[in-house]
Amino acid sequence: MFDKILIANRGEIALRVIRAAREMGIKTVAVHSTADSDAMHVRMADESVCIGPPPSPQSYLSVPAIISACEITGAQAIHPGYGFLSENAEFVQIVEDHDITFIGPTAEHIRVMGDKITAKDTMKALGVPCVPGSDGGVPDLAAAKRIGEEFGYPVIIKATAGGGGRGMKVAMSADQMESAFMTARAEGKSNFGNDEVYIEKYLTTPRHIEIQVFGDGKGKAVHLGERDCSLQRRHQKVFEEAPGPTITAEERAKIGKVCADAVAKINYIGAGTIEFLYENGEFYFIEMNTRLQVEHPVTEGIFGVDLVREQILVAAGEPMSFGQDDLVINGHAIEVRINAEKLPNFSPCPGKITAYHAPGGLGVRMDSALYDGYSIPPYYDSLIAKLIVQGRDRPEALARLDRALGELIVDGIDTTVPLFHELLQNADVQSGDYNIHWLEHWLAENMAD
Ligand code: MV4
Repeated sequence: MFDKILIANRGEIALRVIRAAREMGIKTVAVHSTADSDAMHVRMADESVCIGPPPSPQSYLSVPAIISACEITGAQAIHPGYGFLSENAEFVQIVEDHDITFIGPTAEHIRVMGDKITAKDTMKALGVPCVPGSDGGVPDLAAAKRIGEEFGYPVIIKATAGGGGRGMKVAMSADQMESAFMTARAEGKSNFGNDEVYIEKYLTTPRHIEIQVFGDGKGKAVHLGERDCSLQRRHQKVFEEAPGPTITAEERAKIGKVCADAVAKINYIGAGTIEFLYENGEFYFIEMNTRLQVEHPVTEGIFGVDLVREQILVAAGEPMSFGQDDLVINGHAIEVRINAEKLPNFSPCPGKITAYHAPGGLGVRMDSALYDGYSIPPYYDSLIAKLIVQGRDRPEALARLDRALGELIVDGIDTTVPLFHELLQNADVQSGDYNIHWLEHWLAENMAD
């Protein structure tokens, strides 16, 4: 096992990794920009290294700075958290070339899943159900139009290097194909330096269901059920839950086994998420994320396992601490993402926290790097806390969420907390009757400015 690891991240996820490492008796190194000298992850780690000025490209994304911090402190492994360098295959390659262990998948797994066409080809060959559409890339407009006719409109044109909703255009009918195809290509080129696109049948009202998988890198893998992350705004998740309110035990076992078998076959190591659109009782693969996700705590809650501990174990070459038969769902968990943002426009709202009190009690987990008097810097993500609640069933979790949100005090800045109080009053949220478009529609009707 490692003696010391470096966490190449900040905020709540850096604390999350420090906590797991400390329970395992592993020392931790925090890295930080000059804007984060007073940040909680710096205080909580055993050591810290300043790696550069506030802008991420010169600090949290600076590969030489992070490798140097590892060498200076003697850290044997790097945990990337999520975002930043967590899905950067070149970074992983450089880490390994320096005889440092990357706590995560191989550079090759990241590369394969980072290219959406290759990811889909791979998953399809492994028996994972995919959205019907073009087999691979679509070279030109004439080919795009043939595929539109073959599968029937609406279709969606996606950049193979796309992400976060960029490089994605819907064509409702043949006359929209030219503009959608050209725009998706141009966005792929300008945002990602890659103009290759593919086409899928457009699913109009699906839910976003993702399956958590975990592999040991030696051909063993398990699934940890699903999360429903359909409540999103501009491709940012705001409310996530496990299990999915519409998913039966039979469906879970079936799609879960397909996913676990698929990642076992490619010797996947560590945590991964296989994303699906779910409509009319069918799962359709869209993408795989090769990182620990923001919303992993809802899965940890219902299964009672520590995914970060497990990531560290398998990265050190040790066996996973559980098998599929050990994984039993207990109750229902919900996470809400609390952002430093001002409603109704969700405009970033950094500033000084003048009073802070975290909720507690049975079934309440608050993952946050906030403290009383902390100044949220303006340079990074607006996520300031994840409130995760668990109950014996969904209604109990919802009631507990409302109760916990009521206890939370974050003074001095605006946050998205009022949004959650309102959402919890809504009948569709209470019954779990929503799809990927529900929140945008609700916001348009209820948050007009
Ligand atoms: C789709 C789709 C409908 N049909 N693909 C959005 C981001 C990217 N991860 C995939 N996305 C979508 N792909 C087909 N064939 C609708 C979306 C989509 C979406 C997906 C998940 C969660 C929220 C979404 C919001 C808008 C569109």
